Amino acid sequence: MASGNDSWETVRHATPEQVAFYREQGYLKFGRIFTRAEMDALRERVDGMIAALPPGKRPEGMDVPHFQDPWLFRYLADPRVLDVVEAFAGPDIVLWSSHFIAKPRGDGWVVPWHTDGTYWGNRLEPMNVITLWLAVDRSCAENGCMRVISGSHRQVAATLAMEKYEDVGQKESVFSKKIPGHLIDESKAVDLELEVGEFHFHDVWTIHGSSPNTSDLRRCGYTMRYMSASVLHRPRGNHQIYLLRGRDRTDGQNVYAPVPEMS
Ligand SMILES: O=C(O)CCC(=O)C(=O)O
Repeated sequence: MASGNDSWETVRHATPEQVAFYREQGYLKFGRIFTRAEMDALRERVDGMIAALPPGKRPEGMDVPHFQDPWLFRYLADPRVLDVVEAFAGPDIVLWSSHFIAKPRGDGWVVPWHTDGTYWGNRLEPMNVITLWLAVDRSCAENGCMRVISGSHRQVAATLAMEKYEDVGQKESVFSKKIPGHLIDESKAVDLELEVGEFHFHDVWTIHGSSPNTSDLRRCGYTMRYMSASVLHRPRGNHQIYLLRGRDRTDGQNVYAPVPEMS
């Protein structure tokens, strides 16, 4: 789906005001980094991935696609992206993870209120990750755009242990657990609506989620997750991390996978 806006401007740097807003509110709406042609190519790639999903596999759950498809490093390791990330994470930048979360039109699943830090437990220390959420499709309230609770990364509820989460009680949900409703101040909820190619960012402790997609427009976002190379990674399973810029700051404790070469 084309963007509703014909002008397509790109930005390469975050301003000090944007960094300050992110630190204060735990999220930031950002502009475009990639060109229209790059976004068209990415959307085509995702369309192919969704078409190739095995029966029963939901398109909301396309986790760590870059492990299978090194082509995605064109986006994940792009110097324009890293220039922006550097303003938030510093000069030594590691790719922690990525995920396509595509909600099909008509029956896209809910993402219940949660924080990423609770899900990642003790795998990172300190737990300090910035997620860049890239709109592969237009993302709006109607098709279940991501929502954040502004400023929640500084509240106790954000760091709630998973045992304190409650059951969602519905099958059509990306997670089975959620932060209990009485701990969420929904008056601070912000809909992060984006046109194709725009980004929003969120902190690892920001409470966020999204509504089901009952509209006739697919909603696909690409989460690109970065951290400083001073964050210690405790490996689990075959999860790999990649040093994209600068140098390791864990005295060699982190193990980095080789970054695929792009032609
Ligand atoms: O795409 C969504 O609706 C939720 C994404 C999310 O939970 C995340 O990026 O951490």
